[in-house]
Amino acid sequence: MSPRAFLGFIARPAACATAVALVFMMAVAATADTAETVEYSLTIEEREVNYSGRPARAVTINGGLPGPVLRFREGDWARIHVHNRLSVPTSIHWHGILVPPGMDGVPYLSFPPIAPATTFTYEFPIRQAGTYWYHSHSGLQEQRGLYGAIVIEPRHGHGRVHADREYAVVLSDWTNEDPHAVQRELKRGSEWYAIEKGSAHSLLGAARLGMLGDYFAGMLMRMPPMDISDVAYDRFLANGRTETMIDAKPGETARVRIIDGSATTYFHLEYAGGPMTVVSADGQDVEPVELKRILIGVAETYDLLVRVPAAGAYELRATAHDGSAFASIWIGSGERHPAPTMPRPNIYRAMGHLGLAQIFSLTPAGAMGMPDRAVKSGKFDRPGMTMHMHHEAATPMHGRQEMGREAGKEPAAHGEVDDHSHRGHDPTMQMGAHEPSSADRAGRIDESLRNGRRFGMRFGILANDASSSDSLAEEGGEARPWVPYEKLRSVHSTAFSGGNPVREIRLTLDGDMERYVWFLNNRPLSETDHILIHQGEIVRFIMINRTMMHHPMHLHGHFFRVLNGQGDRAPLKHTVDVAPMSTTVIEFEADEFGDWFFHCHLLYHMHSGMARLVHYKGYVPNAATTAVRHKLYEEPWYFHGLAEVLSNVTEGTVMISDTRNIFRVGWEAGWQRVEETEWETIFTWSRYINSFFSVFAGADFEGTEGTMEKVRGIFGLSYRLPLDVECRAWMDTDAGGRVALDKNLELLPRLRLIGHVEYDTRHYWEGRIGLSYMIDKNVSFIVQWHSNYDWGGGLSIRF
Ligand SMILES: [Cu+2]
Repeated sequence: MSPRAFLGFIARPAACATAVALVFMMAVAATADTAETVEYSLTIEEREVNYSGRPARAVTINGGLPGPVLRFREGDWARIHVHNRLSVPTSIHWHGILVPPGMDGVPYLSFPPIAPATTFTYEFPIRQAGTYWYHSHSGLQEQRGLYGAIVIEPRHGHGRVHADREYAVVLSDWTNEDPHAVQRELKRGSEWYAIEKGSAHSLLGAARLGMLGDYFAGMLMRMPPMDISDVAYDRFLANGRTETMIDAKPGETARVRIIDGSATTYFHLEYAGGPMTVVSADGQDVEPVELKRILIGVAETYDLLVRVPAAGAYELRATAHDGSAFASIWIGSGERHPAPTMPRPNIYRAMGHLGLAQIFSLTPAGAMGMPDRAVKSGKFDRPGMTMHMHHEAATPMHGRQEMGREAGKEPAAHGEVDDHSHRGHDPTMQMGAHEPSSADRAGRIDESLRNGRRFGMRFGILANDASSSDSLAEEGGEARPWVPYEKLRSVHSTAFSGGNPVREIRLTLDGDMERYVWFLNNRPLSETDHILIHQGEIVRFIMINRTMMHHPMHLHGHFFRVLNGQGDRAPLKHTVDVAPMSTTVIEFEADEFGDWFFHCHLLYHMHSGMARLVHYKGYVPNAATTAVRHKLYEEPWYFHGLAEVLSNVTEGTVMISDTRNIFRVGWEAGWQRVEETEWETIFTWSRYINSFFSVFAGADFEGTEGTMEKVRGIFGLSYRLPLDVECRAWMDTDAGGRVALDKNLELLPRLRLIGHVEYDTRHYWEGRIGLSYMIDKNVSFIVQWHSNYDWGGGLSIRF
C-alpha cells in the first residue's frame, strides 16, 4: 500500500474499515511521468444482513455494503478486477467517471455482462478529481447493496478549499423484500407501499386538510395522486448503517462527501450544527454556498463543509424525501444533538390548473395541460415550471426565469399564481409550526422512526394518510426546498468555445403510475433505437417532465451544463433532477465518441422503460458487445391476478403483461337468488396506448352450471373518463355490445368504495356497489350488493 493510499485508509469512516481491510490494493510506481497504476480487486457475492431485526439477502462487495471506498489521484491509471461470485451476471458502472465506452459497465451496451464465476478487469485513465461512486448496472442488484464511493484527489495540491478531514458517506435505501418482488408490486398498481409509508390519499384526509377542492380537481382532470416516491423501505442507510459516526475533533472543519446511492430515494440533508457549505456538486467544484437544507437527488453527490462543534455530537440527518424515515450521521462525540424533524410533504396539493380543456382532453398529456402539439411547438422548452403553481411552491421560479433568457428563449410568462388565500391559514400548513419531536432531551432518537414502513401496522382511520402528519409543508418552499441548482455556480467558465453546430433534442418524461410504465417521448427503451448525435456538436437536451414525480436523469460518459441562470458559470453535472411538471435543459459538447446510456436513475423507472441509448454517428462497439446488444431492449413479462370470493359471487382476473400487451382472463360467477349458477369468462388481449386508452379483442363465454350457452368474439376499448371513471365498451360477433363503468373512491386509506355498472344490448343492466377494506398487502375484506345476486361478503385476494 502506498503512503497516500494508507493515509486515505485511516481517514475513512469506521463503517468502511472492515470492508476496506479486505481490499487488495497496490499502487505501483509507473514508468511514465508520475502516473501511478492503482489496482483494486472487488469480489461480488451474496451475504445475509439484518437491518430491521429480520435477516435478508444482500449483494456485497468484498463482504461489505457499501463496497470499499476507491481512492485515486487525478492522472492515475485505474485497474479494477471484478470477480463475480453470484449465480447471475453482474456489472459495475463508474458513475460520473469519464471512461472509454467499453469500460462504462452497462451490460449489452458497453460490454457483455460479467458471467458468474468469472472476472472482468476494468482499466481506464483517471481524468478528473472529485466525489463519485460506482454501482451495479445489472438487474436490480443496486437495490441489494452493490454500490460504493469513489474519491479522486486533484493532481496538484488538495483542491480549492481547506478541510481538516474528509469522509465519504454513501446514502442508500434498504428493503428486506426481493427487489423483483418490489418491481412486481409496483407493476400491479398496488397502493400498499403508500399505506406503509404513511402517504396514502383519501377523501377524509383531503377533508381534514380542507383540500377537497384540490382532491376533486385532481380527480376531474384524471391526475394521478401525487406521491414523492414509489417504494416503502425498511431502513435508510448511511455507509450501510442507520446511524454512522464521524469522529472528528472539536473545532475542525470536515469535508463530508455525500453520495446518494439509493435505488429510488432523494434525501433532505440538514445538520444540527449549523448550515452546510456546498463546495462541490457531482464532483465538480462550485463557488462555496451555505445552505440550511439541501435536497439531493438519486445518484448525485455533494461535498459539504461542516464545522465540528466544540463539544458534543451533532446529527447530519438524511431524511427520505417522502418523509417516511431517515438515516443519521453523527459528527463529533459526546452529548447528542439531533437535527430537527422535517415537515412531511403536503401531497394533496393539486399541481395543475383546473380548466375545461384539461377536463375534456382526450390524452393524459392534454389532461396535464401539456399536450403533444404544444410540446412540439416549443411552448415548454424554457427551463423552469411549466404549470401554474401555487404560491409557496413558486419561490424557485425567479432563478429559473432567468434561465429562459440564458437559453435564448422568451422569459417565462409569469405563472398566474392562484391565490387560494383561504388555504394559507390552515394551521396544519404552517411550515415548521411545531415540529414533532423525534428525540427526547438526552438526544435519543426513537428507533421506530427509522422504519419507513411503520404505518402499515397502524389501523387508526387516518393513521396512514398523507394528512396524518403533525406538520406538513409545500414542496419547493423554504421548509422543503427543491434541489439547489439555482445557487450552484461553477468556479470556472463552462461556456463552449463557440462555432459548433447545436443539436436540440426534446424529450418528454412520461409515465403511468398504475401500470408502472415509464417513458421518454411516450416510448419505452424497448420500442426505440437510439438518440443519434455527431462528434463535435453541442447537444442540448430539453427535458419536459409530464409526470408528478421527480426524475434524476443521468447521462453516462459526459458532464453537461445545467442551464440554471448562472450564464457562463453554469455548473457541470452528470445527473440532474427534473422536477414534476417542469422543464430542465442541459447541454454538452459531444467529445466522448462512443455509445452511452441516458436514463432515469430511479431503478424501477429505468427498468420500466425510461432510458435511451445515445449513439455517436460512426461508433461501432466491439464484436462481443454487438452480438448481445439486442438484449438491452428485452423486456420482462409480469404476472399478477386478483380473486374475489364472496358468499354470493366470485370474480377475478389473471393477467400477464409487458409494456404494451396485456393478456387477461376475467371471470364472474354468481349463485345467490338464481336457480342455477350463472357464469361468464372473458379472454382478452389488450394493447395499451396510454394511461387513459387501450384497445382489446378476445372472446366471451357465458353459461349456467356446467353448460356453455354462448361464445362470442369481442372487440372494444377502455377509456378513463373525467373523475377517474373507467369505461369499457365492446361490440361482439352477435351484433350486440356492452358498456361498463367502474369507479373506486378511497374514503380512508384502507377503505374504498367500489362501484360498477354495465349495460348489455341484449338483455340486462347489472350493477354492484360495495366497500373494500385493505387488511394487508394481499388481502382485502369486501361487502357488496349485486343487482342479480344480492348482498354478499368475503375476501379479495391479490397474487
Ligand atoms: Cu424516473
